[in-house]
Amino acid sequence: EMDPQERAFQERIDAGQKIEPKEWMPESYRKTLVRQISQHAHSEIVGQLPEGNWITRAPTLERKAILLAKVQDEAGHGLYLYCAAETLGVSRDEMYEQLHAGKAKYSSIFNYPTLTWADIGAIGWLVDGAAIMNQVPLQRCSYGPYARAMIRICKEESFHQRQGFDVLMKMVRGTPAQKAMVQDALNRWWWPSLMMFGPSDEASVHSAQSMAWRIKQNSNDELRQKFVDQTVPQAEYLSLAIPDPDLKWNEQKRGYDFGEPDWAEFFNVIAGNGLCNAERLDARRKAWDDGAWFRDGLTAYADKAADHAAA
Ligand code: FAQ
Repeated sequence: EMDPQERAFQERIDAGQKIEPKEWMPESYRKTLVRQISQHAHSEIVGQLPEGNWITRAPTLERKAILLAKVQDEAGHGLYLYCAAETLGVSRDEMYEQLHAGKAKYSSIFNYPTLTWADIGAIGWLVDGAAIMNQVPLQRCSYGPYARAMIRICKEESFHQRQGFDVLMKMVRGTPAQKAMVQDALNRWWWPSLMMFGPSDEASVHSAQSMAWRIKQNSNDELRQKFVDQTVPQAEYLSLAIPDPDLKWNEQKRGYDFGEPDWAEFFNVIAGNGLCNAERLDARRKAWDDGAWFRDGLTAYADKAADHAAA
């Protein structure tokens, strides 16, 4: 039996009302949101690293300016999302601590290396493409601050997706070596991109409850299917081959059938054992440690200003 307060809460959700920070909410709703929003924020912050790797090696000044802007956008997304999580009573310091201790998750995708310039195009096209597919429905999430943060984030992600596609368009029209580089990038990023949507519906522990609360509007498999259906024609436009022998148009469902991602690899990556997990966490810990003098300075100044005001 649901208690009356919880029933009233569920009725508000079912009626499509937004839940705001100061309102009553079940403890488990709050925890679920902190888990998802902090995971999302960490993804944006750690997600700067693979592309940041190419800022100094962008092929032209224009590409460099675009990439810089994109990576700065990701930092901004992380900040909006940490703010949204803070409205639920968790501090940014606590979230950072959990990340640096290896206890908090961030998207599996950012534990793969960026080996060539084509990877920068592939990330924009596929990774931002998958992020948009996941985040557009989150704009209608029942928790107001998360839903509103998503609006601006989605607009920026669509610029990111277009710039990635544009990088690849240029390269596939280039030399055979450049085109081969793009195909190689697609071969390496395709399956990890499909894993961004999370485990299969059968294996997804949180989906049912999160959908009942309208935190998620779609299941992981639904979004993965939509992503495949949207992306295959784009690959065709680029004259690239999707590295999946089971990929086939299914007229009956008006969508593609496709192969199963390697779930053992997925669970291994989210357990911390992917190609770059250690490197990513080391980079974040170093950034935190290198910023200590600045945080100390701010605190010392604030203390001094407070003393001054009190005197
Ligand atoms: N990676 O029961 P479910 C971007 C975890 S890109 C790591 O299905 P849920 C743009 C999940 O947390 C990405 N962990 O869970 C960009 C849970 O673990 P927990 C950012 C994953 O929450 C581009 C466990 O597995 N977007 O921002 C992954 O219902 C370029 C069980 O899974 C988001 O983070 C994964 N792929 O659904 C930035 C979206 N999948 O918490 C920079 C927000 C699952 O129990 C550069 N998050 N897990 O320890 C979500 O929409 C959801 O949390 C899902 C998972 C869909 C990821």
